[in-house]
Amino acid sequence: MLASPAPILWQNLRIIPSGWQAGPVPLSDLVSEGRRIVWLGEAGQAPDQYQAASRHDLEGALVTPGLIDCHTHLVHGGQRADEFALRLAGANYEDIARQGGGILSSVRATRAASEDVLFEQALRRLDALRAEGVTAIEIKSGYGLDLATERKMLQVARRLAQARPVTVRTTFLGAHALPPEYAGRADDYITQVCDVMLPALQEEGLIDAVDVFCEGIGFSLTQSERVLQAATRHGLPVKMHAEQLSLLGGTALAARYGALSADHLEWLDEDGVLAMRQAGMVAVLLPGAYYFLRDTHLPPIDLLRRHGVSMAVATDCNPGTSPATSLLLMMNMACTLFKLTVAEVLDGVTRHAADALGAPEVTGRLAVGHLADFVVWDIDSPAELAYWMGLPRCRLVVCHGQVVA
Ligand code: DI6
Ligand code: FE
Repeated sequence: MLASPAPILWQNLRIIPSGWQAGPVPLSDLVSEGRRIVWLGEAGQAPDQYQAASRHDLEGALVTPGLIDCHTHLVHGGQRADEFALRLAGANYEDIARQGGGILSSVRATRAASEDVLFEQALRRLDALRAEGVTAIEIKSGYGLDLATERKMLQVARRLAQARPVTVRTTFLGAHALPPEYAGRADDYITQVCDVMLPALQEEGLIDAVDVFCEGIGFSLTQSERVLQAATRHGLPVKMHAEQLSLLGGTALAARYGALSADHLEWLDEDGVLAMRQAGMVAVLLPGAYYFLRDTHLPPIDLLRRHGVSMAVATDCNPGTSPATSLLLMMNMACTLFKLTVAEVLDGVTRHAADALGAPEVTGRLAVGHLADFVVWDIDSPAELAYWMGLPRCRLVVCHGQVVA
């Protein structure tokens, strides 16, 4: 349904500025028309042409841009609570994966599930994120590992964008794990990904970006590079799951292909950080996976900061390593576990997340021409957004110019 084109005057917002430290936040007014922001400025100063617009007085509430979850595996069949229990009893994530559990158990469940079931399950997770202020989300494939199931996952992602007012960017992650039918033939599977799956799904308009799991239990540098080359040939932006469990050098490889982001990065070294800086990549930090795997090897936050690499924070919502549907909780964890500042996590779920999504022109900050996506919070201090663990304090979510929660 098209949003009404009539302008709406949103009055008395306190928009938390990027780089917020402390101190008062000035009052602003904002005018939306349809999906977009058409005017933004000092409270009471909107031009005459908007004075007759319908009004929403936000009474000085603190406001952020709509939150962006820039790394999720939202669409997947089943769950892996039993595997979690096994890990608690001493099993380790990589061993479970090598024995055919882990990602492959979600592949079995995702192949078996109908599109409608996948849709209903993903919708619940999406609604949980939206209720906390998420207005844009990245959704990866990667639990199909065959053409039909990867297509089914991406179609579900597109359906979610129809079902709810939310921006969805899809990522093809065919190179997430080696499917059992290709056991011992990883290079052949990469050929299938590059020459069959990627072109077909791209042709169907289902892919906005391409990702690869470059890891000992994933794909080698050489195999990852073939995926990046294929994506580039098809004009698609790339990103990478890199240096999560070991240092392979995937980040520097991704940088050579102008990747939007490298994600996880627990084992990233200074050379990788410098490559990211040079390529203007975003470091997507996933504290939920770090926490849930009980990892102890911290990503090199100080190096990223020192070299001026933008950091984003996302849920990595997935059944194996981060069954998380709260971006606010991830902000808290990024502060407590990774020692990010409040200002860094706020940018990490807004403007830097928009950069990682490849959508900095439409979302992630409040500016004329951008989508009218913002969240009105029930808080006294911006720091509360990273402070509470579980208390809902979202007063209003406006997405594409409409109140949606
Ligand atoms: N790294 C992750 O954390 C997810 N995928 C990846 O490449 C986990 C996937 C899973 O265990 O299901
Ligand atoms: Fe992931």
